[in-house]
Amino acid sequence: MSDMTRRLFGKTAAATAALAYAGTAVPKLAFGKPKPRLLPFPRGFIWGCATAAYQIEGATEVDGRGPSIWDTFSHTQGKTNHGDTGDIADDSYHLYKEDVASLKALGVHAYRMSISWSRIFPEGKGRVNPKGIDHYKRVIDELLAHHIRPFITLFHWDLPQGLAGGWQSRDTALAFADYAAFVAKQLGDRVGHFMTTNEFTCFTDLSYGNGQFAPGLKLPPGQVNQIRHHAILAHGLGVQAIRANTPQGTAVGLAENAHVYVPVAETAEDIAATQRATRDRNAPFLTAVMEGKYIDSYLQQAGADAPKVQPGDMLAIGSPLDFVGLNIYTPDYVSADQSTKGYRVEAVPKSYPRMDQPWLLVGPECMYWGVRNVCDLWNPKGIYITENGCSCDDAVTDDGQVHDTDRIMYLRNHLTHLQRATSEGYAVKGYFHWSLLDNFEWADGYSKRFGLYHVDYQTRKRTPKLSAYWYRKLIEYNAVV
Ligand code: PNW
Repeated sequence: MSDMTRRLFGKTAAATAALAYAGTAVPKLAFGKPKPRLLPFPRGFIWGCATAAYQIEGATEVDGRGPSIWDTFSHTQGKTNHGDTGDIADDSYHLYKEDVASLKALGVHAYRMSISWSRIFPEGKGRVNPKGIDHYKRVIDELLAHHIRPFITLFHWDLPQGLAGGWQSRDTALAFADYAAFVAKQLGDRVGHFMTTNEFTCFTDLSYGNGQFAPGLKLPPGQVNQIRHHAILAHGLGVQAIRANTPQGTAVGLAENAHVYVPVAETAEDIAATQRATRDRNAPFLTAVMEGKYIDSYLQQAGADAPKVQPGDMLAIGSPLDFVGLNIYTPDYVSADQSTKGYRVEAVPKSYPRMDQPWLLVGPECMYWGVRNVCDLWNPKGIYITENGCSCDDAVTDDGQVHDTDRIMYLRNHLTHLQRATSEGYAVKGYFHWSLLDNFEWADGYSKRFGLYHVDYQTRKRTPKLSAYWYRKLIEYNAVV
């Protein structure tokens, strides 16, 4: 034994024995079977996957569907990556049984999907298309036959093209309420959970303010604030319409990508600052919905650009909810400071880790703080994580597999922090992975892949990624493994 090895290992019998083996054979290790470290979720926790109609269905001209603003937008040159459209997408309109089989293979308890408004009302209002509603009855019955609970989003951005003025018009909020009432009446016997709208900021600010999404307008702040108001009014009227047309016990909520603020340090001061930031920065949307009012700081900042509110609007907007759905992908970091706002949102360096999408910063604590801040501020009856996931540069390799260990890394870390929230008693009842399968990622077209199942866009073949196997295990254990 050299001096060096003696210093490193000492002169124990085991070390001597191990060294004797060196270079000859692998020593037998006496550890036994490693025990997995489990971070358990509460009994009855709901695991699911999420999708949206325009992103997966295709069949845009089948069975009487009317056009939506996303058909028009994606067919306009220069609006989406490669000029991609949702014309065929995953063809889930025809392949829905295969998608339900994929859900079954994962072992999920629930599926969050959206309904295409213009399949039901081809012009957005007025004439009903019975084939549209029949399609969704078939999909939902297929889910129920496999004991998978449907969570239905009524509006995930595919606004009927026929509605003049789109969200610029207050009438669109009223048309949404009629559509919600009709669908609730038709599907209320088989759907236990309805969400009105998905992600206000995406179909208002990004669609009418910076032109990134359909209809691609760049309007001034005053008009955008009015559009935001019509959006939350639609939600509020939608809640009332669903309640009036479904059996008692039907749960009504929304899916919102509230800004999530994570304290730079878990001190009382920084934690208080994240709460102030959460309430302040979500003022036009979630704060208004939870409090039934626009808070002073929002109105002051908007000044003459503040939305015009009619009597009764805020009461409708603040309609009590059974759950809040949070779509959480990424955090902002906040510290306390001496400003009048009492918080500072920290700038993020260029080197901050991201997934395969510039906006998708990796900060898994967002799962815990997203839940905690909403609970501490507004104490909702329940929370579902209605979306979480990431895009990765996935490809099927020669062995026929997709080795997305990066997605598993992302999920393991995010779910570890969600588990912290449940273990501390916050009322999170379920989690929906975005997405079940790769799909039309809006302006990014098919270039970004968020699925647990890979989709080959030549053949529409679905292939489970490594993360699908991992997710199945997690559901089986009801724990982060
Ligand atoms: C959500 N951003 O959209 C949507 O609900 C899904 O339809 C979408 O496919 C998914 O997240 C992944 O992007 C977002 O720019 C789109 O921060 C853009 C942003 C966030 C969410």
